[in-house]
Amino acid sequence: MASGVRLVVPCFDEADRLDVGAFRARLAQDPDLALTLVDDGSRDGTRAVLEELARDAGPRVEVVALPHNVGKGEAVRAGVLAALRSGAAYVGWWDADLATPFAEVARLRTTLEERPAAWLAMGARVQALGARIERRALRHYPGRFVAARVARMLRLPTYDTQCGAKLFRAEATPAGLFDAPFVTRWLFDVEVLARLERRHRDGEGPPPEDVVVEVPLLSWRDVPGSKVRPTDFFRALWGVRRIRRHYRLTRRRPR
Ligand SMILES: Nc1nc2c(ncn2[C@@H]2O[C@H](COP(=O)(O)OP(=O)(O)O)[C@@H](O)[C@H]2O)c(=O)[nH]1
Ligand SMILES: [Mg+2]
Repeated sequence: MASGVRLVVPCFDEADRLDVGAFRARLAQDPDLALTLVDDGSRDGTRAVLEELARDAGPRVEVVALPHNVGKGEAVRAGVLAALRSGAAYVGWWDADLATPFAEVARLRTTLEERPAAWLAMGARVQALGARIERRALRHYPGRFVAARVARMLRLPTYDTQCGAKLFRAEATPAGLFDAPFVTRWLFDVEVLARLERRHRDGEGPPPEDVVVEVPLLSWRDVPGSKVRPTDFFRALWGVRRIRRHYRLTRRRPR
């Protein structure tokens, strides 16, 4: 699979929601695609569903089964470490509900192919004519508020760090980027950017804006069954604060 794409799909209690048919169809249609499905200590039949998918697909689908629920960030991190060992050229993470359709993988990949300096392509849910971005107002507005706080903290013009669709060039992965546990459960995407920023500050790598690209998606829909609750808005604000302190984002960047 040295040329292919391997997506890490974090799954927590997804037995009823996972569209197994859509996953099977995509694997059949796209021989370049491989999956690392992470069962994050689900309490329902998720693990059996994932293992059946893997049994039918052979080595292109691997299951990482975590014994306890550790949260999306840590589940993705475990999956990414496994996926990097697989030798895929592009590794990413993708929400199990397929809110971002598989068709967008190719657009993220093309962006990385066209921009050799880029390391990470992030899907961005930008509402615009010509795109179909279906978000609920109740998630959209608090989400935009958090997004603005994140961009301000990172001092980067990010639009949407929280979209569940990301793809990166495996060979360009900075050593150790995924080695340490994340300090937040849901804002780990922000932590990846904060880690890049910290490396740059320490003189160990390029600034994040040189290697990260946001790709406005053509299609995204809010899939029912989300485990995010309204109180998570406050948790997210607290998470932003935690990241600022943990990664010392108040320090000046080198010029
Ligand atoms: N590992 C892990 N993944 C989770 C957890 N909660 C949700 N997820 C996964 O994170 C992704 C997005 O979850 P979802 O509930 O749809 O969140 P939303 O799209 O942000 O509203 C899906 O792949 C879920 O299975 C959790 O506690 N642990
Ligand atoms: Mg979702």
